Amino acid sequence: MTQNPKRYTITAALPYTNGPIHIGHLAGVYVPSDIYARYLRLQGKDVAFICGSDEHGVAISMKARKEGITPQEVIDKYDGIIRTSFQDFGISFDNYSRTSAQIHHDTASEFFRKLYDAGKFIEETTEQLYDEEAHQFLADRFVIGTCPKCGNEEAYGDQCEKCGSTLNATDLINPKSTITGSKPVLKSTKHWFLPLNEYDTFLREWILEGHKNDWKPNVYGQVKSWVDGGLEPRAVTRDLDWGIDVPVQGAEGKKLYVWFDAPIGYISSTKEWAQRVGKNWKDYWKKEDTKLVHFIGKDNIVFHCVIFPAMLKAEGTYILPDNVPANEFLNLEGNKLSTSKNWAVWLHEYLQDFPDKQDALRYALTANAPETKDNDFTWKDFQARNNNELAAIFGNFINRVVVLTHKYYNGIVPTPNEFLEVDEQTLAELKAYPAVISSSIERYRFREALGEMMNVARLGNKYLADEEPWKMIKTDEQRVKTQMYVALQIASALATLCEPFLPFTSAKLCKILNIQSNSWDLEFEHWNVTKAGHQIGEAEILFAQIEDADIQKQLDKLEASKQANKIANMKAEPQKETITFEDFAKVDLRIGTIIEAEKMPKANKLLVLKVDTGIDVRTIVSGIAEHFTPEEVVGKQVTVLVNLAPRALRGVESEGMLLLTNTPEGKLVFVNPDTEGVSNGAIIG
Ligand code: B3M
Ligand code: ZN
Repeated sequence: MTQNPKRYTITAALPYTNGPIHIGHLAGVYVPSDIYARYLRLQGKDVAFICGSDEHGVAISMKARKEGITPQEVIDKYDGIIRTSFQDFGISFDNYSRTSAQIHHDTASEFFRKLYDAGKFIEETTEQLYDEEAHQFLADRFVIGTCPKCGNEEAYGDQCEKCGSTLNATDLINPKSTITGSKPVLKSTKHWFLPLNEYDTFLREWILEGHKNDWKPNVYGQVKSWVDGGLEPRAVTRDLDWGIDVPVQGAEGKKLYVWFDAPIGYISSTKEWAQRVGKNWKDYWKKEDTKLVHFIGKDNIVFHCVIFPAMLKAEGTYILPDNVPANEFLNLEGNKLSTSKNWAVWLHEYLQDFPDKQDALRYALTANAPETKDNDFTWKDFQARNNNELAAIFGNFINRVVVLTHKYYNGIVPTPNEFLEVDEQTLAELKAYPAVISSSIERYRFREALGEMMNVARLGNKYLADEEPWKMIKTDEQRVKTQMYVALQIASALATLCEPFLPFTSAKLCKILNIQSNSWDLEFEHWNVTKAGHQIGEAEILFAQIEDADIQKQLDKLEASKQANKIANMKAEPQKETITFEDFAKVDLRIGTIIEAEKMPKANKLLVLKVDTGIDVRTIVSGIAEHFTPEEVVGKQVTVLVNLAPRALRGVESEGMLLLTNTPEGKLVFVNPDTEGVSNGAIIG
């Protein structure tokens, strides 16, 4: 562990610009990293909070193919959406760059070149998967197949998202091209490999021994199983047309592997920032007294804990991460979040629907953070957390304090009288909180930290409920001054304590109390809380209620996605056996009209219909009663199979059959093509 760090480099995984940000990304990476960065800044620490768009890799090319636009258009579109939504959500990056920037291309090329010149790579011609229809080598997400480790049939060419294993495309069983669906062949090509096997001892000493106790068990466990499984050389170049050129002779048409260039993006983004604010980027990446922390989701663990550290070690002049507090996954309403299935809450859409409710989402995501296991986000829980926790506990406390201060003292903090035991006790409890919350944050336990912050609001509520200044005012005005003074201390401490978690609320509360946010000193005695005589501002609602209708709208949106997916995934039944024209000619289909309908007594599914077939009016018993009422079908023009052998259903003779089909949701519908103006009895064929 980095002892007494002089500065912090905090990185948040660079999002791929193949789609917008959703709540899974927020809960896993951006909200916790933002809490951490904000907390450190409040402590007066020197912080570089770094991120940017990840614009290379197969994910981008695939999206471009799908949308029929260029990769450049894809990255520009999503980089724009992502940037704006992070900003509007209050993610306080010191710099947000993009890997298409020149500074990044230069930095990544130099890095590669340095390792190349130092002989750190193995150059090898190997057989790689090749799609003969697309005339392209397949790697990473261009190929799916069965994971050799866990049997997941949808593992990618570089990674299995189910078991977290990092793979080579040639490891996949039954590989399939995601471009054409065809089975790839093997074709030889030259690539550069980082011999991870040579870093085995380094990784064991550094992580497996050195970070046994301070890294999260989920992170440590994944690294251990990977290292124990045997490290192998890993290709760091690809045959692709989108990415950073491999900067050596004889590598024409080859690009750097996206997972080689992307983590270097943290370094180039730091350079961009340092240039802008007049700092030296090297301090943040090369000095031993810098604490480097990577915030990522669990699918990125091996890249950040094995491959990138091996690259940094090979380069030789960089520090290594002090911690990689990766989170598990967040699900949505019981199902896995999915960009392609549109099963997500998109940040930019959330901000449109709830423009001033950033903190409600930050709160719900932190309270439910997937820190140790996968967790579920539900809209009902989100509503309950806002209404029953933020509004009912935090908002209510502040409102009482502010309203009473205005009512009794025209908004001026009163001079306290003698403190009773309850006051001393309450203030003592309050004073312990900065250190308590710090301790949780320093151990990356953000939901625990949030719970403790809310306990400060609970402390305030309990104090007011027990002391009842609104009753005391009638009998002992002097006592009320002390009570309100104590309550105001709690309120003003909260304005700072909530800042890392609820920055918009903190700003609003500072305005209401007419104060500046404090510095987060572990010694509460040093806090600059409201003093007697201080004039506070006007009361304002901190957390508006979220109504049932708002939640229903979101649930309806998800339901629509579900239906759209069902339709997109419908597979047609295989075609039946071939028949001759003569076979078909035997079938007599006519246009008819239903003229009467009634329920078959004691049968839930059957309607007894009178159908005018043009030939006659006949009885047909049809199993549609669960889908249509008799009234709905009378007058409907339908397609009738008239020469089906009659058969008795519940004692009623049925002379024919109506043609129906069903929707993806399983609802029956009549097959009545465009037959306006066609009379009953018309032959179909
Ligand atoms: N672009 C995020 C992902 O796997 C990936 C992170 C790169 S961090 C250097 O979705
Ligand atoms: Zn697997």
